Amino acid sequence: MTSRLPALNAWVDEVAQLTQPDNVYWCSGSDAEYSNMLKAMQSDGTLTELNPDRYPNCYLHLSDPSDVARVEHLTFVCTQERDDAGPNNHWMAPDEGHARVDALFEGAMKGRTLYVIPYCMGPVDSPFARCGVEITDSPYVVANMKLMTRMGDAALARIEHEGSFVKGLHSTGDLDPEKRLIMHFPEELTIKSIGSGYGGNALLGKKCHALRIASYQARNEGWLAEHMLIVGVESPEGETHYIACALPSACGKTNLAMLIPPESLPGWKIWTLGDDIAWLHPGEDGRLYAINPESGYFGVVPGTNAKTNKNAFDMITHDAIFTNVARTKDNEPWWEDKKSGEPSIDWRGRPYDPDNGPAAHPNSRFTVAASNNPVYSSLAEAPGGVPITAIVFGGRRKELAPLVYQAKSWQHGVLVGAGVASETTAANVGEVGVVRRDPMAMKPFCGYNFADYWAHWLSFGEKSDRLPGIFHVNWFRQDDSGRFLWPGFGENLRVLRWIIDRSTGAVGANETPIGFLPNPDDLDTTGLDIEPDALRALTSIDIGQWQVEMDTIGDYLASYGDRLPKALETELAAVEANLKDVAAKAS
Ligand code: GTP
Ligand code: SPV
Ligand code: MN
Repeated sequence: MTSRLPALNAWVDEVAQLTQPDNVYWCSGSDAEYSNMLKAMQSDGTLTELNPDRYPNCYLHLSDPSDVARVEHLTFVCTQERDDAGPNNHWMAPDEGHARVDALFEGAMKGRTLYVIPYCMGPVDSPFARCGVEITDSPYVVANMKLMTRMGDAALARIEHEGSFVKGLHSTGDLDPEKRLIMHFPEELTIKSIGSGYGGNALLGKKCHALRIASYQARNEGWLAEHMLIVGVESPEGETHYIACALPSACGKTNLAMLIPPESLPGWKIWTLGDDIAWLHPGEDGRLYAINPESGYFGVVPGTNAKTNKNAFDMITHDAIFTNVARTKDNEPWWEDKKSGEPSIDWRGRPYDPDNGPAAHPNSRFTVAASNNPVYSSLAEAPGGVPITAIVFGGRRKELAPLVYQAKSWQHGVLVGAGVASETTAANVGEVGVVRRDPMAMKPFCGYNFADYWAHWLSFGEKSDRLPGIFHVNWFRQDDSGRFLWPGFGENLRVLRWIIDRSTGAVGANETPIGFLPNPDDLDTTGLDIEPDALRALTSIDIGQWQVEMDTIGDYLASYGDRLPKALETELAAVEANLKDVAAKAS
């Protein structure tokens, strides 16, 4: 088969010349094709069927033990000018980038099939959607792309009509970490990834396209591509507000996007629009409208149980692909904190032995179509997206950051986003639990210089006075013994309610130098089991610690040099001055 688009055929031919596959296969996106992929993987041993009675149509894939997470140190943004990629990215000149990665692609598909996957990020009939074509030699990628994107014939028809698409070339290669590279060429709308079969490295529609390349396109075209969930919160009166929330990897987006309201808050409903990525467009009315470019989830498995996230727990009992979880002796999937069953075989396929560490890899994942989600919002398919009431940033911080606070203005909110810090997680290869700056939860995903990105964010404030309020949350504060101060999960609805109340002007707040904090009485704690001391700690700030924090943020921002927008310096100086005033009054 070929397409009606000569440029696409030419690219497929060129890639086939370079990589020398045995066959070329164009994906249609049909259900039959999906089941053929699963069969092919079962026969070559890369996929195992799980207990068909308890987990119908669920499968397990174990990736190479050296290939279990994103690899930020091997991920590059290749722009003509180094400064366009910025200090936030690893950079290579495009010529060198192509040469290095093409050398690895030479003959890489010998003995394999080259799959052509046309896909559309966003509803196929949405003006905000953007298309791409991924070429891969991995049936696992084809199957995951089927669950997570609108892929196949409908996407191809749009691509042929539009005549343009993001090119994504992927090969699993030989999985040698020394020969692994995840390369982005935003100026050429091109991605080349080799040597990993895992998640964000290999499913190119997700982080590579919908964030790194899309953020670059969004800056040029006047919109935003963000690492945000989108959730609808419906009150007992039937009013729904949509919130977009950026939390770093493995910091609670999937959970917040499908939370189950606690019984003590009757009548509230939650609707999931997206759990990882939001594309935000300014509407004619001055509001921001969000679509989720994805149509499925690649979610963290450990920690998922009937209490923390029953929607996810139920959603992954059928039609799911598990990656790197353990198995019970009855061939059911198992993971830490599942709260039922016992591991028998670990994520590396060995008999389970606690001395070998966790049974499921901490970054083990499920892949499911969004339609599996019992609270999937029908508006997730709306071509124009949903209007956003509030933007929320957050991080994983044992200390310092209160449960929630509101920025004083859009400009201040951009500073709050730029100052986000979070403890690192297993979603990236490397040390876990180290606090690092992760502005807007986009450190690994912004396809251009953060200084220019912040300027782009600030520019929205000049164009509209109907933008969403900006907030910051932290579900992860701990006491001295390492226990979480806040129960989290479903109880986070209480915080979303305060955010909505603030956005509609329904409640006052306690003004502090860092922003507006809740008066403890304004947080609905009906039925909540929490110590008054814990609530006080969660809704107050330590001025001295925040002075140190703002200094650190100042140093971080200064590392962006002359490109740093002056407005951020002004906002920072204002917060610092306010902190100094309060400190002086207290002493
Ligand atoms: P990515 O898919 O990597 O972008 O992650 P994510 O932001 O969607 O994170 P996810 O919701 O999968 O949560 C990651 C981990 O944090 C899981 O182990 C959750 O159980 C845990 N978690 C999520 N929400 C909360 C919360 O409110 N409190 C606490 N203590 N843990 C949480
Ligand atoms: C993340 O790391 O933020 C993820 C998982 O959502 S991955 O798709 O592997 O990037
Ligand atoms: Mn993510």
